[in-house]
Amino acid sequence: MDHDDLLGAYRRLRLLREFEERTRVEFQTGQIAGFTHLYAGMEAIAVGVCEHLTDEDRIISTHRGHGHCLAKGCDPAAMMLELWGSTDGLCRGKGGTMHIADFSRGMLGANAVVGAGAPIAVGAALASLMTGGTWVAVSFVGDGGTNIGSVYEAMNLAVVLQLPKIFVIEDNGWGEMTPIANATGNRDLAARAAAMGMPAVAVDGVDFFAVHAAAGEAIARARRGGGPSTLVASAPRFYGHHEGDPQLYRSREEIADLRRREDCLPRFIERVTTEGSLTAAELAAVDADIARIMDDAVAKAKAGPRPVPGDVFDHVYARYR
Ligand SMILES: Cc1ncc(C[n+]2csc(CCOP(=O)(O)OP(=O)(O)O)c2C)c(N)n1
Repeated sequence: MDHDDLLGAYRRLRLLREFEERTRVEFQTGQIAGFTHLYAGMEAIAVGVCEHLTDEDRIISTHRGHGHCLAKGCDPAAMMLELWGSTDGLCRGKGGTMHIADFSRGMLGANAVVGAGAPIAVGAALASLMTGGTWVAVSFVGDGGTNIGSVYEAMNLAVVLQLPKIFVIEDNGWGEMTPIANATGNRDLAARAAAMGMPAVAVDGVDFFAVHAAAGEAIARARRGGGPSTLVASAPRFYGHHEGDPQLYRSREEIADLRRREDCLPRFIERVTTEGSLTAAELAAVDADIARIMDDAVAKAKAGPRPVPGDVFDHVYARYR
């Protein structure tokens, strides 16, 4: 990666982190309705993968979707407006945190149904093949989601049809409040995917460079007609399953320790500054710019127009004729 690529990747990592930190603070004020699931801790996965993608490539996300949307280029202010339920939000305030989509960015949608993104992205990959498209499709699924049957049906179909499809498994070790050991028989998630007949590798999802290299290989293979791959990336989630989860299932020390030892941002910073590829001043300028972008996003969200009752049935059903 050259200097600009590295600076761009850092900018994206910082944007994802700050979006979640600000969402957390604002959520606690009670102004954002419903649930929200924060991606903090897992940013290197979304950014490491999406840095290889263009607007034409398609992704499908999960209930923990803010990071994927931002990594794919969705506008942070439009997303904040969406979280606030504003009619100026990316989905006119009708999607909220768990259903953000932006087709102009190839972001086909976050999806609250665990595992459901995998078969949808297989459809997007099949469309690429059938229409002579050049796009690849990527689905993000959590480790808990790998126990959903349709994920394996999707993997099988992608292998049979040799689709340009990448399955990214985000392994944070938890499915809500259940540790993976209580829910998953074979802890080797890459082996489970490989058993379906495709290349599958496991990487340290805290290490941006490891994710970026493995994703680059899988995406290049898909682009040259080499079929699907699976990438399993492990990284912690710093906060609870959803905002407000008291996390009685893990100790305060364990949580603090995750931040100390497994934070993708200090890891990235240490590497690029040690190598001399980016300077502390360049990184600080990015931090200041992202802080400004987030101030602006939150201010817009707070002031954004709210729906009126008569809007409720607008944009709910698609018209085909
Ligand atoms: C089909 C389905 N089953 C159960 C749920 C409830 N649910 C929401 S998130 C979640 C845990 C998902 O864990 P994982 O896939 O590992 O993702 P993570 O939350 O760790 O990012 C569950 C069980 C759901 N939304 N959809």
